[in-house]
This record gives sequence, C-alpha cells and structure tokens, in this order.
Amino acid sequence: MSRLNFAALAGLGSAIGTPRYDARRIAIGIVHLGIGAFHRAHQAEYLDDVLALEGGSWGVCGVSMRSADVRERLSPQDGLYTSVEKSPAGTRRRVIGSVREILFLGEERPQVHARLADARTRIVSLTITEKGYCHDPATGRLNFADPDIAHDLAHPGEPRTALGLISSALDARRTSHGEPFSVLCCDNLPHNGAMVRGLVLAFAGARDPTLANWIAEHASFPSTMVDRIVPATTKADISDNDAVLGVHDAAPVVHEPFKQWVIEDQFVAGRPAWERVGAELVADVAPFEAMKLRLLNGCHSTLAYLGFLAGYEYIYQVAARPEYVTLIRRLMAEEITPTLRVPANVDVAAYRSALVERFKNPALPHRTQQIAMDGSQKLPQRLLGTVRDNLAAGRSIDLAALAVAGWMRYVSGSDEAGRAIEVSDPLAGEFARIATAHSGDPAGLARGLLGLRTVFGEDLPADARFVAKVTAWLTALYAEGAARTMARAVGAAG
Ligand code: CS2
Repeated sequence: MSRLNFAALAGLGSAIGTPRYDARRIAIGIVHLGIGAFHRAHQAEYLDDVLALEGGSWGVCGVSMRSADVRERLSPQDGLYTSVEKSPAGTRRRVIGSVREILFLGEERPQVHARLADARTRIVSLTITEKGYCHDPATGRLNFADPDIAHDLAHPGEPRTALGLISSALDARRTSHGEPFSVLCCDNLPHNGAMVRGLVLAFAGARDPTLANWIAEHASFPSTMVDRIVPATTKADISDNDAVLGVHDAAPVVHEPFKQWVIEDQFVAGRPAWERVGAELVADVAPFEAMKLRLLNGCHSTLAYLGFLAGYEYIYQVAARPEYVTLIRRLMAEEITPTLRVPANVDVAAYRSALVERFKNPALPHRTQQIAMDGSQKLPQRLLGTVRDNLAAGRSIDLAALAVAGWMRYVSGSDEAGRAIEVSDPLAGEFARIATAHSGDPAGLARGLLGLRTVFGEDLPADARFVAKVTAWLTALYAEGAARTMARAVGAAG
C-alpha cells in the first residue's frame, strides 16, 4: 500500500476532508514540544482551520523530546495525517496539513535549536504531560533535585528538558535579534501559563539572573484550558483508517467530536486568529481551567481507578454502569461544583451532563489504565484542590476521598484477584516500597502514601477528617472490593 503524502491527497475519496490551502507553502511560526496524539487532534486541527481561512505563517514544527517514533511515522508522509472523529453518530475523517516539520531532539538537536532561535518562530507551545515540567505537583515549584534539571543546569547547551530548551532558546534570541516568543502550555495543569512562567524563571535564574530578568520582561506565558478526549491510537485504528483511505497513514489520531480551547490573550509576537475557528480568547482562563480539571479530569480519574479495580478495561464500560454514573454525578454536583467560580455564560449543569455523555461514547474506547497513569502528577489538580476547598468550607469530602482511596488501592500494585497491576508513574518505586512495608494493613498503606509530600503537601496528611475518610474507604476497598464499596457509597450517601 502506498503512503499518505501530498501526491496522494488528490486520490482520496470525496468523504475524506483534505487541507483547503496549499500546505506546501505554509511557513513555520510555531514550534511545538511534545508532538503526541493530543496536539495533533487538538491544536493542530484548530490551526488547520485557521490556515484554511486566512493562510499565514503559522505552520508547526513538531519536536519529539524522547523518541524518533512520531518523526518516523510523519516525515515520510509530508507531515500529513488523518484526524478521525468517532461517535455513535458515525466516523468522520480529515487530513490535517498544519504540521510542516517533525524533528527528534535526540538526533536533530542543531535543527531544533535553530528553529527555536529563529525570529520567525513566534510561539512555542507544549504538550509534554504533567511530569514533563519537572515540578513538585503539590506546590508547582521547580524540582531542582530532578536529574534532568540538574543535567540541564550543568549543560545549558545540550538541554533534555522543555524548560532547558526554552531557556536556552530565549537566551540565544536575547543575545542575537532580541525578539522573544510566547510560551503556550497546553497541558492539564492549574494556572498552566503562570506555572510554566515560574518554572522557566526559576530555571533560567539558576543559570543567569540577567536571562531570567529578560524573560520576565519580554516573553509571555498565556494560560490555556484544552479539552478533547483523544485515546492512544491502536493498530486497529491504523488498519481501519488505511482501509478507508486506500493509502497507509502511520500516524492517525482518533478523538471525540467535542473540542474546546480557552486561551488567555497574552501574546508578545502575534498569534493565529484562533477566535475565528471556535477557540475562546479571554482575559482570565482560571475559572474555565478549574471547571475542566476538577469536573472532567477529576471524574475521569475517579472512573479510571474505581473502574479498573472492578475489572473494566475501558471508560465507556464504566460509564455504562448506573452506580458509577450516580457516583460522578453526585461528586460533581455536591463536592466539585460548590468549589468553582463558574464562568459567565456557562451552564454548569449542562456541562456536567454533557461530560457523562462524552464518557459514555462507545465508539471511542479509552483505556482506564491510560488515564490511571501518572496519578502522582494528576491528583493534586484533579481531586485534591476540591478536597482542600471543601475542608476549608466545612463541606463534605466523602466522594472525593473515595476516589483518592481508589488511587491508593490501584498504586498498591496488585488487583483484587492478586494479579500485578502495571503502575506507570514517576513515583512507582516509592509506591512499591510503601505497599510492601504495609502489606495487609490498609491504614498503614494510607498513612504511608499520605506521607508523599509532593502529592499531598503538608496540610492534607495533618487533616484528621481527610485521613479518617481516606483510611475508611481504603479499608473498605480491601475488605469488600471496588464494586461493592461503590454500590454502598452511592446507596449510603443517597
Ligand atoms: C485524561 C485526559 O489521560 C487522562 O488523564 O483524563 O487526557 C483527558 O482525556 C483530556 O484532558 C480531555 O480533555
């Protein structure tokens, strides 16, 4: 089978969308660090729409930080790939043209540095996942003990981390042409722009305070709220797509119809007209971000841990169970929503109902284990902020505490039948040590895990209400299993 590329576009069936502009002529204006499925299904699709409307020099140079895989898939196909939208209403496919170059840092470092230093690069965006920021999730501060950060401070010309790359690129720009860029974080972190700004300034300040001052004065770090459910692409997704296209696409992305992007309008070197293609450019992203992280991601993680423990492989299977739907509906209405500053013009009840429907999408199997990974990096913004706000206000923390206990049961490393769980997390080694030390003792396990300060901070392990709730739920999960504990939680609480 021949490969998807520019030459193949004309031969695709009329049901397949193709770029409505000459992608070959689009110059690069954005360097994106972490060119995974989420970027390709979200920001790159918005850009494809902007380019179709008004052209412009906003093509993407996608950089892979750790593996050559994406470059090997995309480069032979001129950066083109299929965006596959799936829902019970059917499947729609379109080829995206906005990714114009793909580089792998490990093998093309000089080209990556040159792109970042080039004054024509006006935005550097990122989807490097939570752990890519080398920060302490509980405080949002830079973790100077991280070996990659230590490496990058010792070798500023050969950075491995995004923070190191951004700092050295801004340094090169400061000392050559003096033009800054905007840093656009598109990861699910709270106050993501402000947080990344703090991390870059901390890193750059440790290298050279003059550089940090220059960055603080010239660069900008708009916050964003990004939303679209994009499960990892499977082999079956690739072969199904090939059969429809009639050519081989090694890098399709599969996603739901819904997408949302709320962006703080703070760009120092211009930006694409995203507002013309459905993005919301606002002065303050914080209320949107909290709503999305706590409602969507908080419930996603809850369903992932408690669903996995009860034996479900996919989120849509968990969301087909009435007791799980009751659990997240109540968690959202009773515990999360009271903590939110709901943005004007948002109907939060409708937003919550739409989330439940999105989780139910049977056309888009999303593995519970994919969402369960890296919980140490996700829990603070997804669930623990809600817990803190409710503790401070004297409100209930019951269901959020059950979700945290579900995470604890999961990271203990063996399931209800005693089979090993493959726990993927930067703290997996610590979890294993704690679980071994407290085997057969749920209260000890809860105490041990609550001692992880980078997850729980100093305050939560000292809060008797939180400790008691989490311990009681974890004990129940061991004694009764997830399915019965869940049923009891929604029955008893109802
Ligand atoms: C998910 C998110 O993998 C996860 O942890 O909760 O990737 C989620 O699908 C997106 O944030 C939806 O916008």
